[in-house]
Amino acid sequence: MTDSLKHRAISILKNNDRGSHTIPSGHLYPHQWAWDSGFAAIGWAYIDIQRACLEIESILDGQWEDGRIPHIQFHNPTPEYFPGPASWGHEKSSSISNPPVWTIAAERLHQLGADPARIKSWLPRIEASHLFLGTQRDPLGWKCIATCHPWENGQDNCPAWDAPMEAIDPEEAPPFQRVDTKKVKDASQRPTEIQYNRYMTLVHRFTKNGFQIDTTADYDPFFTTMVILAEEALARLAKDLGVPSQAGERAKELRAGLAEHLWSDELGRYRYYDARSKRYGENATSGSLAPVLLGADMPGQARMLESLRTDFSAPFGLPTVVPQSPDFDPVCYWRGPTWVNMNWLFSSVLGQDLVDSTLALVEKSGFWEYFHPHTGEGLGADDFTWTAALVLDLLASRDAN
Ligand code: 9WN
Repeated sequence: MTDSLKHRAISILKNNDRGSHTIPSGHLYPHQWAWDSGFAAIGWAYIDIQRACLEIESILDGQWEDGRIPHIQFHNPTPEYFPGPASWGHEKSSSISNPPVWTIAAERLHQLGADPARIKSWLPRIEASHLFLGTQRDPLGWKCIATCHPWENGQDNCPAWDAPMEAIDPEEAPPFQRVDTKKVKDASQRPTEIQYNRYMTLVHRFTKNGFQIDTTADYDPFFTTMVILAEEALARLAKDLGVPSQAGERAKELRAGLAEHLWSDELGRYRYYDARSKRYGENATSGSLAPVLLGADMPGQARMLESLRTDFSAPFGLPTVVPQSPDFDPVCYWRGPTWVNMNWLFSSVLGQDLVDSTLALVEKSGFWEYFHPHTGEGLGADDFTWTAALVLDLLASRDAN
């Protein structure tokens, strides 16, 4: 099994390779997405470490002057994906950011033997990308990270955005034609028309507003956790490579902000917070348990682990929404399905069982974008880059154990 999985993963990465970056899937996503590319770099490290470094460099090459790493770079504009540059008001990229997986990947590449001098040259740009998130994605000064669009944290139509989105006028966006629903086998695996209209209203407002976050901001425990993991990876890299950095201090402040503002002792998990309505969102998503990845000094560690092992238990990996919740939809993306990148992240606390079940799932169903957590059916796009890349890392971690 291991050899054929490995060969299939390698051939998917090679097919999705566009020279300096890897597209998530030839069929549905023909551009470069920042967090996808971070995961791809980890996979490339098992094939060609120089190519892995190139992947990180191509993410950093898209950086704006204000430090933001855009969530999409349009190297070759094509009508095969919507929304393209015209909607974003920027010729080469989108204008929102993404979880800083590029930093987590940089540390992994360092561990896997990449040239330290090359990694060192990335650190100022990585630091700037974190400073952007820490200052421009914290409108209330809470020392937590908010997202200005559901696409920014990569978990697009996660139910946490349902309430904040109710206030967004779906008619405000200029007319458009979406492409995604024509490309999957069943349109119910994608967001509804009204959701998509609201996404586009937000894109329209954001580009008109000089790309600055306004009160449409959702504080997010998943995004905050990802930034903390990235800050701590940067702090370790900076120390190792002899580069000054404030990343460790920023991570401490974020840990405190996350515990103070988003932890709920009553629920036993972290909440979202809509800065416009000033209301907390109590959605039971795997993202609401992501602070479990930060270790025992965050509140709720034992309760969150227990909840992951019981409420979130499913035959095929970790569902993104708790199956008992009314928000749960096992086939609609980010509203219930299992994702390999989430399994990969959570395997650091759930251990070998999740590694093994994730590998078995991909072996059984293929390298899909996401999976039905009860049947294991592959959903969304096939031959998906981060599924392939992270399978390579999971195989290596299994072999090491
Ligand atoms: C919008 C590329 C991206 C991922 C996201 C996933 C999906 C885009 C879309 O695909 O989002 O950015 O068109 O639905 O939700 O996590 O980065 O794989």
